[in-house]
Parts: sequence; C-alpha cells; structure tokens
Amino acid sequence: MRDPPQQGARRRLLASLPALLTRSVLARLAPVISLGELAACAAPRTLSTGAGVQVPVSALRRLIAERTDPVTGRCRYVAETDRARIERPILLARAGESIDLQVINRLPQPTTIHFHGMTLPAAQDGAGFEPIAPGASARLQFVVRNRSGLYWFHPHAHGFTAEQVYAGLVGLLIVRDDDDAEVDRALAIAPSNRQACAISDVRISNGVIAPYAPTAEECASGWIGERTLVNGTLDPVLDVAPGWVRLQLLNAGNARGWLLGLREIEGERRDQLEIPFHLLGTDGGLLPAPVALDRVFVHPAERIDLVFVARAGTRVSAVSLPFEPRNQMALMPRAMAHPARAGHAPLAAVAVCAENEGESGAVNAARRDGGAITLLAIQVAADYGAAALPPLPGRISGLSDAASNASDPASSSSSTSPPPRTRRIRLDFDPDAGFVIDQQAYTMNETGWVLARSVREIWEIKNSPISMPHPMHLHGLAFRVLRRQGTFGPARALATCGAGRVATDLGVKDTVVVWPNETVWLAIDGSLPADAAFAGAQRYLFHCHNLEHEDAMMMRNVVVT
Ligand SMILES: [Cu+2]
Repeated sequence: MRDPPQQGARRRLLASLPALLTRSVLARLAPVISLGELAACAAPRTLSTGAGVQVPVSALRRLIAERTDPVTGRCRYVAETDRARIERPILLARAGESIDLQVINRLPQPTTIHFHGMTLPAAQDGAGFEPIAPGASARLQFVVRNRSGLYWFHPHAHGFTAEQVYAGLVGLLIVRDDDDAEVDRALAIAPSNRQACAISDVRISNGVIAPYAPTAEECASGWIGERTLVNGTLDPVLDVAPGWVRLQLLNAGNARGWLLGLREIEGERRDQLEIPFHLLGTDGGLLPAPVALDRVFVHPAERIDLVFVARAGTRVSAVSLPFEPRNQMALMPRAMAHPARAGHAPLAAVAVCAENEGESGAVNAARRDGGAITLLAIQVAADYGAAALPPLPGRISGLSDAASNASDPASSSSSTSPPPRTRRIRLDFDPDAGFVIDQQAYTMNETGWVLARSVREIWEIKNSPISMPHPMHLHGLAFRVLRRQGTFGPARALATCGAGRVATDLGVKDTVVVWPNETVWLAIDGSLPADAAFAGAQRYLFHCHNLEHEDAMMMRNVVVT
C-alpha cells in the first residue's frame, strides 16, 4: 500500500495544496499572500475538484445546496468566493469574524442551513421555521461568537433533514482562537497532523452509496450504514507525520453511536495495539485540561477534539468498538410521513419510511447500532529524523468544572442569584406518536418552553427504561453537564469524572446522549449576547439528533424572552 518515496512525497505535497487556502498556512509563507491575490490565482472552476478545501469565512459569498445524482440522490454543498468555487468546503473562522452569505437552494426539496452549535439569533438559526423553497435563496448573516472548536452546518427543514444530511449535505466550520493556537504550538503539531473530519456512516449497494430508503422500522429506530464517508470521501487514508496528531471529529451519521478507540496496525506483524489518546475538547471547545482515555462514546452531532502520538511507519485506524446499544424497543413499524413531505419527491426514486419494504436492518449485521465499524484510516510517514516529543500541557483553557463551580464561563449569572429552577423533561415512546418529549407530539407553532433571558435553569432529562439512546440537541444556548444517574454498564464503566459523568461531559456541549433509564442534569443559561440581532423573543429548538427521530418530530420549541 505504501508509495515509493518520491510518489509519497508528491502525494503529500498534493494533499497539502488545499490547505494553501487557509490563513494559518498563508501566515507561514513569505511573502504573505493576500486573500485578493489568492482569489486571482485561483481562477473560477479550477478548484472544483478540491473537496475539503478550507475557506476563510471572510471570503465566502455563497453556499449552494445541490443534487449531483438523481439516481442515488447524492448532494453536496458548494462554496463560492468572488473568484472560486469549492465543493464540500471546510469553513474556517476566528472568533469575532462575520459570516455574510447567500444560501442558494438548488435541491428539488425545501432546505435550510443550520450552523450547529453556534450562538445565533433565531432569525439566522436555520431551524426550519422558514424553509427555503427549491430554487430560492436566503441571506445568512452573523458574528462568530463561539469559543474555538469544531462546529458544523447541515440542513434543518423539518421532515427532510435525515434524507438531506445522509445525501451528503454536511459541512464543517472550524473556529480558532489563541487557546487553540497555543495547543498546536505546545505540541508542535505539523499542518498535516491536524485534521478535521466529518464522518458519516453510509450504506453501499452494488459498489455505490445506496439511496436513503429506510423502512418504517428504520424510520423509528434510525438509518445506519456499514461504511464511512470522511468529508465526503469513501474510506480515505489520511497521511500524517510522526509525532502528535490532533483530530477534530464530528459524528455526522444519522443514528449510529460510536464507541471510539484507536488501533495501531504495525507494518509486518499486523498486530492491533490499542493507542491511548487524550481528549482535548468537546462540542463547544477546549476542556480545562486534557483527559487520558482509551475509548469514548460519540453520538450523532457530537464532536471530539483529541491528540495521540503517531509512531513512524505505522497505520492507525479510528474504529467504533462493538458495544451494547441498549436499544430496548420492541418497535412497532408504522408508516410515518412528515406533513411537509407532501408534494416533494425523495431525492432518489425510492420509498422513504415504507411499510415492510426494503432490506431489514437485521439482514446485515454491520448495519446495526453498536456494531464494529472502521471510521478512519491514518498512515504515518517514516521518520525523517528524530524530533523530541513535546509534553502535553497541563492546562489548555480557562473553563471550570460546571459541577463543582457555579461561577463558570458558560454561566454568567453571579453567585448571589437565586438557585436555578429545575425543569423536568421526560423522553418516551408512544405507539401512535413515536418518540415524544413530555408525552406531547410536536407542532411547529407550539408555545413550547419559555425561559427568561439571563436566568439559569437545571434541566433534568429522564429517558424511559424501554427506549433507545437519544442524542439531545439544544439550539441557541450551549450547556454544561452536571450529573448522570441510572447509566447502563458500558457507559457507566466510562463514568470516571465525578457525579456519574464521562469525559465528554466536562466540556461545553450542545448535544448530549441520554441512555435508556438514565437521568442527565444540565446547567442551562438563558443569557444571550447584548446585541440588536438578539432583541426580542428568540425561538430555538430542543430535539433528538437521531435524524429519523428529529424528522418524526421528537422536538420542542424553546423560547428565550
Ligand atoms: Cu432520539
């Protein structure tokens, strides 16, 4: 599999070319090339094969959602700057920068773009209240206010989200700041050794990615694939140099949870050795300090930021280890069709959520939550000279522990505030309505839950014992995890961080999994930026990010007054 040295070097050079669009790399070149000059070098269309090219948000003018194949229903995002067109872009921003672009819908279905995890005014949240019709466009304009971290964007038109995300409409937004740069500096992370990956599980049929065609049962439990797409490419191999490697990973799948581990496959012996790694960050950026781990659960929409030491000449696989997914449902398949789907055909010529049609998930063992799957392959170059491995820094951000410290950066209220009220939230399955929050089917115009601005609340989310893991996502307001109780075996074994929490609970979060029979307590802070864009009541959403559950309307409105 290894290339001859010259070809390998050429391949590495080619692989590094997309990074030339990034500011961080530009900054290392002398003389510094301005964005304007860069655009002049990159004539229109010449970058059209550069999937995964990083695009500074300051250069971004348009994001286009388009279908590339009506047979399989595959779609992609295309970014346009003044002079270049970049397929499947990775957006790059520094905290404080503005995003101002036109979203252009070239799909045969309504769509929106939701910037997942970003602190946004409701009008810019793309949460599906105002879908963009086929052929129409909308302006999206906001300031990046979040900490450094891996964020992402995806469609959020109610009833179409699962199909469009699976079809390939997934994009990354990397936010950088000084803390983030300091981690790279301290660990001497080479540009090739920092990778941001959106990883989606897909089904392969007759050698191509199968269209989205869940049965009624899969529309209740979730659509799961047996292979992975990494930033839109099937089974790629990342080339890195020996030393620290930093991976920012998004679970962009519809419904599959990962129990992520790293395996080193040595050249000749093919032994699979477990590689310990260090968790640096979660959905909303860096932890206070790295946490040493050998495995971690990552559910749909969650992100992790990790580092590990890559040994020269080895191949490393990021895998999802087999685990008991705790799907306790004796699901009753039912024909589900979101009312918004009436009048719009699927992206491919196949049935969606049909009764007893298609292949049952039981036929292929790999198409099962908790089944083993390779997520990502990494090839480590041979050593070009021994370099000392810098030590891991002890402290990487100013974040404090939400469970032990009330004066947390994620909660701006003073310690003299009255104790927060507790909102009790129940996740259940209803044979008629499907998965529901607080026994209530969702309608888009419901009042929902009302939070007073700047007021803190504790959300106690309890999942029914006869249920599934639900990755619950809140728009608009990031949160912290205070405590878990009733966690089942495999997840409980990883709860080593106090108050029943796992390592990913220590960071700023926007998505948190709640296992069957588990209760999770969250610290919610209704504070919004003091900015005209956030004036008046802001309507956000709280919903399950198993996308089949989301399209089956397992959601509630959350209004911050
Ligand atoms: Cu769910």
